[in-house]
Amino acid sequence: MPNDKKRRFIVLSNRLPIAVGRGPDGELTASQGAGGLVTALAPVLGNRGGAWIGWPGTSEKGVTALCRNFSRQAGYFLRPVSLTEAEVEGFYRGFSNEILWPLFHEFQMPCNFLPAYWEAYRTANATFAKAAAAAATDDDLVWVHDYHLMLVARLLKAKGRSPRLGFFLHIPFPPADIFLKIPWRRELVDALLDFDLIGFQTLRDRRNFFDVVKRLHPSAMRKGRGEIVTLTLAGETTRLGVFPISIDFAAFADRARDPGVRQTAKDIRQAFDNRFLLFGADRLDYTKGVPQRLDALQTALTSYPELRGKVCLIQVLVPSREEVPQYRAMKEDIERMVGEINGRWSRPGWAPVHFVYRNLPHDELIAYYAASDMALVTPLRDGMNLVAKEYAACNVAETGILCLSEFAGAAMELHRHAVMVNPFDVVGVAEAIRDGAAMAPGQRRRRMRAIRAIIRRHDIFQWVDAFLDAAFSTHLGDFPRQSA
Ligand code: GDG
Repeated sequence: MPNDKKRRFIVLSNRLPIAVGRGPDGELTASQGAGGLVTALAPVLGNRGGAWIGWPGTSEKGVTALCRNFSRQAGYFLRPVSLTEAEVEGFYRGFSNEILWPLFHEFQMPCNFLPAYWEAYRTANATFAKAAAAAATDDDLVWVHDYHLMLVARLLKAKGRSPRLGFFLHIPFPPADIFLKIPWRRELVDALLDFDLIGFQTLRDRRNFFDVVKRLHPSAMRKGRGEIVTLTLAGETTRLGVFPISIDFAAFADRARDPGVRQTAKDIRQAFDNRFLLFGADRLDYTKGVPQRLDALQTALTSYPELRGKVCLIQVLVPSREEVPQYRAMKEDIERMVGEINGRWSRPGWAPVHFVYRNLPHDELIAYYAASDMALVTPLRDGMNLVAKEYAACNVAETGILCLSEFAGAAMELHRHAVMVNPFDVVGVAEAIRDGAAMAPGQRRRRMRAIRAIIRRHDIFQWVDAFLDAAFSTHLGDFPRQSA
């Protein structure tokens, strides 16, 4: 057993945790990504002399030097993986976005099982594995993130390398009958089993994965119960864990208490004449259920006249994959639906839908969370959905209502206190809107307080700690907390 102090910590994800842009003079700039993952992992990486390996999102000259400079500032190494335009096309836009993303979310229609995509996926995974082999010794801990990089452990082992290897899947794992449609199903599953630990968001995802393994390898055995179980196949073991991801609860709650953010929240409420504010914030994607949500609002306004003039839906849609015709068509559909609802119901001083098609600055998003009476988090399928948790963390007044899809991973932890809906059932969601608008303040407070207590306890730091403990027998508590 190597001296634990010598271990370094290497993270792999498709994208590096930085946003590459251009400064006023056209020079390349990098800024730290804002996600909870980087906040939680940065201290671990910094203290163990670690590295984050990923694609910078561009192949522009100068990106390596940019990452080098940024590494000094971040306190850990950023190792950019360079991919050709053809690799990005086949691996990222093709295999990842046209096969794995839809299929893992149980959408089969958009899948395009092109053999060339599989080739590109293997090649790109080999490029990431090569970068990991160059950065890591066999004493190090390698934590691979998400569906883009499922082959990395297998490819590292093929190079004769055997660092401790953990994998976390951020998106759902689909039921066996759906997964098994992938022509390269066996290669994918067998490669995943080369990780020492595979982490899933929910029990359901892990159960689905085990079902797939059993279908492909009937002799596979599962041992244990609870958060971590062991799977044995042909004498090799892999551990399978459930680790529902979370957010930096304290950081969100602190921002929501900031006087400037509170003033913005107040201004938002005033601008909407203190009406009952429904709020949705989603990346433009077919998994998020935005058209179904708009249908539900239309149904609510048609069925419950008392809501007319009283409720407003603020729908933020973050632009995404606009170059893909399907996504452009989805945006146009949503705009048409918003137009129809507003055209039918608006009256002087009131329009039922306030539609925002852009990425809001972080503090403005928090002000919207804090100002809203009810969040509509109604994805058709979602690994976790952090908006649900962020909304609750920012609800420091504890009066907001979380309306949550039973198909979001977050439902596993929050279903007892959120208003649960089936997002495909527009009548059910319409009823939830009606009931929310009539909910007594005491009940609103009891529910929100319970939701916040769960997320406060299970925040992103607890999540990282649980994974590190299970995968590498190491703890986040060994490292001082510091902001990224
Ligand atoms: C994967 C899985 C899983 C949204 N609107 C704005 C904005 N956002 C931010 C939110 C939130 C994030 O986007 C979206 O959260 P998701 O949970 O959907 O995360 P993804 O990274 O898209 O997806 C998902 C997650 O991984 C973690 O494991 O929960 O199921 O698909 O953080 O705050 N941010 C800003 N302006 C906006 O208008 N600044």
